[in-house]
Amino acid sequence: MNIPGNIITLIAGILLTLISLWYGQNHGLMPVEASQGAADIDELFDLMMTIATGLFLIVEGVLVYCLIKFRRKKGDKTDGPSIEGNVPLEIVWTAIPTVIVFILALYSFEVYNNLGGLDPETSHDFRQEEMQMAGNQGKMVAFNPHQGHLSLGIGNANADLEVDVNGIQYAWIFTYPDSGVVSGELHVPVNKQVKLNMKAGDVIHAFWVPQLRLKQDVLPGRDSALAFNANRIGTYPIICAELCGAYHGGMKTTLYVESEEDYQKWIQENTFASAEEKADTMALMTQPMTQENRVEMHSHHLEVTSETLAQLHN
Ligand SMILES: [Cu+2]
Repeated sequence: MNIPGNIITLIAGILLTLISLWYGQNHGLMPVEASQGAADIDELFDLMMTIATGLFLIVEGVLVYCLIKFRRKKGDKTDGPSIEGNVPLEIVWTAIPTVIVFILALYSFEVYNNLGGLDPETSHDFRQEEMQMAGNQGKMVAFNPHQGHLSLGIGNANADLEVDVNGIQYAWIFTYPDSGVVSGELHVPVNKQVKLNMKAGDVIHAFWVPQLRLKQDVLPGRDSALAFNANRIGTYPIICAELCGAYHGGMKTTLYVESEEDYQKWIQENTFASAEEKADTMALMTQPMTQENRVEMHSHHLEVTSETLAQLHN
């Protein structure tokens, strides 16, 4: 039986679409979604996976087909036909990626906007004078008539809970301004709007929680904010995603998303410390670390005992 070529192409096209659509939804590459907005980001990612799977199958399929179909025949020492240029083909393979990039750009813009990334009320990135200066030079990009702030980043002004975050080599320090609690872990109540006011004490760090699908650079001398609403009780890793020094790999801690009662309990347990004690801890935490301190801090990862350490120091 001789099946016409365009029927085979049609069947291959349908199969390719079905496989791409299925894999785009079932790749299993993402960790659990623990925030509002995580689902939006995953939908965008699923679309990109669907497109990528389709492209992969087309490119690899053509490659494998050509390897088999046009392989050299035994004893054939001749050159292949000389082919140069194919205008329709070049138009097609320029147009398709252009359309794909255009769709993804619009879609990701939409997702970023829904997360609050382009909300002019949320960012205080530029002061008014700078804005006016930029305006005088004819370089003004966007203007918010309320306060004259240019909008960048995801940070929400209306928060149920605000936490100050200080990134230093090699730890995250969380300060709760309402209760005065200072901690190396981040505890937040579930289903509440949380705003992190972030700064760096030394070099650039990046605050990253994959399960929230959020990452924010933390810069010395420039405040940044990050807002999220964690909607799933659990513990999630907080990772520094910016190579910030020799012990960068050890700069991680934990985000605890807790019920309102558990959160209040934790706050109370940590508030009793006297002001003096707190001052001591703060002084310790913000002090530049000595080499010995660092080795000691990380020694438990390496299963080094204190005796071995003492020997090393001698
Ligand atoms: Cu870091």
